Amino acid sequence: AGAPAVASGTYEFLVLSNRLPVDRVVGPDGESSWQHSPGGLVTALEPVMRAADGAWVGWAGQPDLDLDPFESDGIHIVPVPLSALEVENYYEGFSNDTLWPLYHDVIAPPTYHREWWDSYVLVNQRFADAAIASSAPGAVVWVQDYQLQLVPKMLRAARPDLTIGFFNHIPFPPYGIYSQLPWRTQIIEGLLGADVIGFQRTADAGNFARAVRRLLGYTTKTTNIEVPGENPRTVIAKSFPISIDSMSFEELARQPEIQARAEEIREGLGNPKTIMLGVDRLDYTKGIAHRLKAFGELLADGRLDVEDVTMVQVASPSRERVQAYMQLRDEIELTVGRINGDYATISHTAISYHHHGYPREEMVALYLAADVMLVTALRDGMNLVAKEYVATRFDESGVLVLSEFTGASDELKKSLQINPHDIDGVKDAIVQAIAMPRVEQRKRMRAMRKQVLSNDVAHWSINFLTALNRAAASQRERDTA
Ligand code: GDG
Repeated sequence: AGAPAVASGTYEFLVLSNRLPVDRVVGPDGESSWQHSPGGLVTALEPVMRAADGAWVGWAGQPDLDLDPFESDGIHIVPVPLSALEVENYYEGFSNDTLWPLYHDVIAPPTYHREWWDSYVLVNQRFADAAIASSAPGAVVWVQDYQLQLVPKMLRAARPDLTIGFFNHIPFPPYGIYSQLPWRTQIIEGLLGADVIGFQRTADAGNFARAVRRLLGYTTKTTNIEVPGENPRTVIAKSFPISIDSMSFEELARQPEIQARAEEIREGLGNPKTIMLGVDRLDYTKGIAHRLKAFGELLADGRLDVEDVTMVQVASPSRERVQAYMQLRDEIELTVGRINGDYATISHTAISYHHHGYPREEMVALYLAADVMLVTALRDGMNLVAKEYVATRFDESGVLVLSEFTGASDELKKSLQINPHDIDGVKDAIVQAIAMPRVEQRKRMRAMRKQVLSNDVAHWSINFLTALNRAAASQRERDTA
């Protein structure tokens, strides 16, 4: 059944994501080179990529660059160009100022602009075209994240021979929120072009299925969505919680130089009894202000003393050209300045605040130095920081305070779970974390480490790709029956 395959490429396996796993960097001499960004996704997919001789399709991170495909560290790279206007409309606009706030429970108000949508459609088609031109007959194409939700349908229309997977890294919102989107039907139709649509949490997959029922009237049964038509298809919408390369974090944490650096960090802060840590992209979904408020109040109440407790907050720069992010930065930095002004002493700062990105080694040293890790996101698909903290704590000490609005809270049941909106609850959890006896820390951390070490990112990608191959095989059987 279906149209004959029009194959024009050679790759058997393709990954599509907005950003490539490599960054183009321009040195002081004006020479440009490629820097491998060692993200979890790359680490997870590298073995699959090599085995299948796969290619990665994505944007190189700079506008108006028209580059030929090339190879980087054994990975085939197929760059997709974006103009400066498309970066504004498709990326900063529709992706980061419409979809991102909408999918994160409208924590910030989403902006709806028709010209942003037009650009989103156009750029999604460009990504689809690049994949169509590069894929061998019957290839497996795995599309990543909310920037590319229309690509699965575009791929299927041109290339019914392909096996198409999609993974959504951010939440999928409840229908009452999702239904605000003027293009709500086009988006779910775009996603339904895939054989398997992966989500972080079971709740996200449920929200998606409900949107499909409400908007298209299709029948859904647990993880199966029945798409009617000339060639009826079963689409799987299911949770595949993403993870990290757990062992590589533990290995870094065991390095003597990194442990020495953790000691140095502690010394540098004046050897407080307790170091609390927050690590986030500077994003309004992360609940940084809520965390600061709770800490500030604990200092004001005298339940915590600045001589004993220091909070380190790494807020890595993010989306700095989007208005809501500029405003957030001002708010956070005002609050940090106020708390430090009110409570810091000459020898002890209250909040050691860093608007920087750091190398992975420094992040691990910070995790090692932190007695208490604070993850207070208001909404977060997964939150890898929580898992990274757990992976580095090989001596089983340390306490994770974790928002129940993160995907990670489904798995890390032995964290101290909080509702970040409940400031009194957050304050109590912080006090409980600081006072927690070693035995209890161990018990909790051991259980969480077991979870994170046995469910790493390789496990995630294998699970997804196995489900994808299975779904495609049973669909083919049904097509030829
Ligand atoms: C999206 C979803 C989902 C941060 N600052 C530095 C740095 N990081 C690293 C962390 C972590 C990653 O960035 C952040 O991942 P998160 O999961 O915490 O959050 P998002 O960036 O919002 O990611 C999220 C994720 O996709 C995966 O599906 O979990 O819910 O929103 O790895 O360590 N790394 C370095 N320096 C920094 O300054 N080296």
